[in-house]
Amino acid sequence: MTIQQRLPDQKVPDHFLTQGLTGWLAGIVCAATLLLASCSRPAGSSAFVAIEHEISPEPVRVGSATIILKVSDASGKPITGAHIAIETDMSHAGMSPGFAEAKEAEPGRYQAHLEFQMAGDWVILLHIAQPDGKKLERQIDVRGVRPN
Ligand SMILES: [Cu+2]
Repeated sequence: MTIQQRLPDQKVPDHFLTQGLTGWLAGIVCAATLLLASCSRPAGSSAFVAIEHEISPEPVRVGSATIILKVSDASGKPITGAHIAIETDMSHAGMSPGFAEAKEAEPGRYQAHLEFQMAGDWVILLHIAQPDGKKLERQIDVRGVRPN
């Protein structure tokens, strides 16, 4: 499974089309902001990161699991030297989150050990710091972790 992310797009207000002159002016300001944002975007590949993940065992069961994250840039080149902190949460309240650090096993290939303490739906949050200092976050939904 591959998730790809661009820098976040500017939000256009919902009422953009329905609110006469004010909305129209806001639209122009917004468009101008978009232009500025795209002009000031750094050139090069760091604006675009692809992360492939693999969790084993498959399907996931209560207990230990391993996640492998393949991180690459727009041209498919592995991103090495990234720091990836992982947080695991269940979708319901009242459980404390789990934390893990991914280790780079091969260039651009990061591995971490996870613990799923309960059956049900989980969310894995990735906090990724690229070597150039850029940070990004990803969310991976793990639905239906099975009882053991
Ligand atoms: Cu739970």
